[in-house]
Amino acid sequence: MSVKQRLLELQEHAKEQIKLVKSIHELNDAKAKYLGKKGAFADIMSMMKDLTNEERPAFGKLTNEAKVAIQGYLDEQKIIIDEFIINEQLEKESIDVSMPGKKFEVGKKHILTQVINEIEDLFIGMGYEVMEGPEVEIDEYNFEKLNLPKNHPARDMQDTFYITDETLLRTHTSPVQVRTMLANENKGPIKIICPGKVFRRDDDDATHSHQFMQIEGLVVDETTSMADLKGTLLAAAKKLFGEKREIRLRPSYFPFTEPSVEVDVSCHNCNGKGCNICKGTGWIEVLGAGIVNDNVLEASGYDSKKYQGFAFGMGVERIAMLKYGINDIRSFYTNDIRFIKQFKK
Ligand code: FA5
Repeated sequence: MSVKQRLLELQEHAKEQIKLVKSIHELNDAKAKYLGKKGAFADIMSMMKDLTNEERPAFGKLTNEAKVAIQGYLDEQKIIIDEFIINEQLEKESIDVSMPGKKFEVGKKHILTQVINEIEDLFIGMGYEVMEGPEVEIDEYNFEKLNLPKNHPARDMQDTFYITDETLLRTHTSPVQVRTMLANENKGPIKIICPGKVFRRDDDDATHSHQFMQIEGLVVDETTSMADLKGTLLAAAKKLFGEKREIRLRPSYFPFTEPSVEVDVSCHNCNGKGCNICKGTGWIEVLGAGIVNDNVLEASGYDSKKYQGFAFGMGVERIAMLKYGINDIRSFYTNDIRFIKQFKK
């Protein structure tokens, strides 16, 4: 039999056999059988030695054509097998549209984030900008530039974790006041609120946490007064707790404000009559505030003869507790999903 005939026969045989192949595994076997090193062509190639030099190029050409044709059959069959596998899979995995769907939970903002967002919105509505500062703060901004020099006894009210002698976990959001005033190059008016985490060496109980959140407010201008502070806080209290709410200012002490006040809101539960939530007083304390001390303005480059300001700092957890009747501050941080789920909006 001539070489050409053998090649044609081999090609025809391969075509028939490859058509019968049903899996990728069998296809690989067929490839090895026809095109592999020790496959069907190995025999034919051994005939090469009996050919004359003139016959060899034609032989090579024919062999290559046969190999290309067989590779073509293998490729065609692979397409058929792949399609078959996909169809089989689709049939197996067909979706029963009548089955109930799998439920998966969609997360929502934590209640503290919701309260912060609400407070931010209400102050943005009054023309305030939202600023942020670092949680690891320098002593100079957390205390010194707020009129609390080293060894000042009022530092005891806010003990904290020191990272070095000069860096600490900030004890309040008030250093953002300093940062904003220092950064304001033209020393013009300021109207900001600053939400963020703060840290203190306080023992945890129902109303105290060693880590909590505050929102600072600072307004600096040429004509700000205590009346502006009171009006601003009354508007905020009514928005947060309802139109019927009143506020009360009690004299207090903060080194960075003079005069200083504690601000109480009339109890939303008893409308000021006295109940267990307000401990019978009719009022609930929500924040500290005051007129910015001249030393604080001067320490950040402001001319205290030209500028005045008011500032306030509120505890976000306490506001959330009042708004939603939560009786233990630790509930915010223990991550009990039953507690968190109650505030899905
Ligand atoms: C301050 O932190 C002042 N920086 C606030 C301020 C700013 C006054 C600007 C004047 C001008 P005080 O320590 O009172 O003040 O804290 C403010 C609020 O944070 C409190 O009214 C309370 O709501 C909350 N707070 C204080 N300590 C804790 C604590 N351990 N756990 C939870 N909330 C707290």
